[in-house]
Amino acid sequence: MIQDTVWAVSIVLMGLLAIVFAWVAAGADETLADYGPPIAAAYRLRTWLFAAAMIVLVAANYRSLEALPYVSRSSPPPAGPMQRVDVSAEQWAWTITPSSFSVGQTAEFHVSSKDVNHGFALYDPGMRIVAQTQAMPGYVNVLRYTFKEPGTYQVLCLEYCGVEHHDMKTEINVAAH
Ligand SMILES: [Cu+2]
Repeated sequence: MIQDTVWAVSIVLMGLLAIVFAWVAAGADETLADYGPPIAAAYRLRTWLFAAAMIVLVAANYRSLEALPYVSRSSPPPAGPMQRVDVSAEQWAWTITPSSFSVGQTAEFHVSSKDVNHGFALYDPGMRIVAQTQAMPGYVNVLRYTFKEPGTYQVLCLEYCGVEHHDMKTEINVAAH
């Protein structure tokens, strides 16, 4: 019932808004006639800025996507030993098996969730994020990471998943060798 009312009110308001838009658009030509040259100059500048932004963004994406640690069909197998790691997320905890590694070892995380979407994020001992993927119910995301330095790594949830989301964390230990 309330849905129908909201729907009807929305339709009326959207209709009114459309009429206002049409009215403004119809009167736009005459109002703007005096400002022709400055508008043309501004549009030319905007076109150049847009082109420059596109070049920068495409280049930045190309450079940064290369470094993503995701496993793709074309990913070569890692040089060192690889350890399969099962990661299960649930409100509000991580179960990571195994959770101890050594430097040079590559972990192949198989990440899934028992309930809602969570964000699996791996932080190195300096709390710099080094790898991340989604933990989704009914789906396994595979992520490889080669541990480069010893210490205590943190796994934090990066996707808001409920009242204790902030406390959804665990540790991974990486030994020197
Ligand atoms: Cu969360």
